[in-house]
Amino acid sequence: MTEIFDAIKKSAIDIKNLIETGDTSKSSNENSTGDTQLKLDIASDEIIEAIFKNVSCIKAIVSEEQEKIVPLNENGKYLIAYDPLDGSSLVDVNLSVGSIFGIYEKEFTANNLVAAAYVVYGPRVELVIATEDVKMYRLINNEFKFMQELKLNEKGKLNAPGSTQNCWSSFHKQLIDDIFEDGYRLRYSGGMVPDLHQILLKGGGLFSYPGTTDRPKGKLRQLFEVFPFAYIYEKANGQAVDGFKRALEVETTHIHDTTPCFFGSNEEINRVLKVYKENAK
Ligand code: AFP
Repeated sequence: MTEIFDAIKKSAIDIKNLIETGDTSKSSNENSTGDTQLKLDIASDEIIEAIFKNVSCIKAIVSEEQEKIVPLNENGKYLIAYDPLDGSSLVDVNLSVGSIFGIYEKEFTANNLVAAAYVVYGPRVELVIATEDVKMYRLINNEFKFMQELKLNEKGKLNAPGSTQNCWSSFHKQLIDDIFEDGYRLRYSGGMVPDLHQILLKGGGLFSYPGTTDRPKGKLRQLFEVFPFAYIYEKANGQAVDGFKRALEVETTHIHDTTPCFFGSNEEINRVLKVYKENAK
């Protein structure tokens, strides 16, 4: 798997350069979820696919920016699902964005996820890799240097409540209000990668993107957004759920499926599970 992580490092350096100079305008295309693609989305995807093509252990890939699974190397062992530039609409307001990678064996299902990684492009470029543990690297002089292992505390201080608030259920709104009532700080940029990276680095809290009246199945994509971060949070002693069960037990029927999702420290996630179970219809 080392050659996969080396490929991710190479793509991160190329995407960093792209973000600094690239065209942030809209393309004339839409992705499979109906989002208008930015030229940056397409260019980032092309960078990653071109690099992954040369990694013999990668059998196939699926990208948020492409409709179908793309076969690469017939004898490869791994399948990679990735979001090449999550939060790309934040680049033109100079906020942090990221790339997310789920590494699967056999098939694209949560129970076949064997590793995960993400890159956050912010004031500094940082890479987090989760296998049996969670390690963070920082780009210094064009090399990724190991910085630290990431672990969540039992309880945190940050609250990152996503989605359109006037589409929340009343019990979800009460849950979020109660968490703020307990003194949690609002930390939400609209970029999943920096928002979840911040909670990991600050030791804990809650990130939520629930099902809502406008998006009953949530917005975040299972294979290349939710499952990789669920894997990372569990390996960092935290949890990730869909409101009722582990996110990594969610069934995938289509490669672009979404799911409601909550990521965080144990105390906050147990609070979510209690509220959701009490209010389940
Ligand atoms: P874009 O990739 O379309 O910018 O969306 C980013 C994202 O998928 C994810 O990174 C954020 O957590 C989420 O959307 C923010 O969605 P809301 O703006 O609805 O809270």
